[in-house]
Amino acid sequence: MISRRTFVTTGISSVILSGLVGCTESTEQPRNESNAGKSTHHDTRENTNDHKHNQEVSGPVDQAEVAMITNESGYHFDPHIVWVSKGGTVTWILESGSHTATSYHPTFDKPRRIPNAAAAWDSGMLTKKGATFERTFEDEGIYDYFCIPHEYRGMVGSVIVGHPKARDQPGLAPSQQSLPKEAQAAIKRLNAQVTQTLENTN
Ligand SMILES: [Cu+2]
Repeated sequence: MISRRTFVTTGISSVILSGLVGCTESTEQPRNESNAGKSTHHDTRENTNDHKHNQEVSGPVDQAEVAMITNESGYHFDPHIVWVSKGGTVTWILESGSHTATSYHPTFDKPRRIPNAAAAWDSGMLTKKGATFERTFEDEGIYDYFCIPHEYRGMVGSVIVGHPKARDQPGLAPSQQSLPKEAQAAIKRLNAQVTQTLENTN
């Protein structure tokens, strides 16, 4: 009973810690090769500003989950980047605050940052803790998306599907100047990390 309780407590605190990450920090540190494959979990406190931004992207997986978080450091998709197989599914889960997962697409008065063949999507506003939105990705490519109320705070994420060629991906184009400044910074970081991920595996 005691060990069970300890386990549960640890689980909760790690969830809280994993949220203490500043999406709006523009720290860009080189990837540390020696840390590849090593868990960064225990380093959370020392690296609250950047470790998630440099987190290794692993995949492709058939199903991925992305938490939507509001905390004292800002607004977050966690992880920022997920990588699924062609036909794979991403589930967004509301952990705190109220958020959307909305594709960068002219439907939403935004530049297209998803593959040309792919359809736009919008989760609608998730407001209840534990609420989910799911989407299956049939077309290989890079998909950038944002949270409607928090895009201006840099709440932007990216989905990699399959093994796309980096060339000709709208989702890897330089950020459009029309987007909010913090979204532009987030897209720049995402582009770098997605490109790195594809280079490591192709
Ligand atoms: Cu949001």
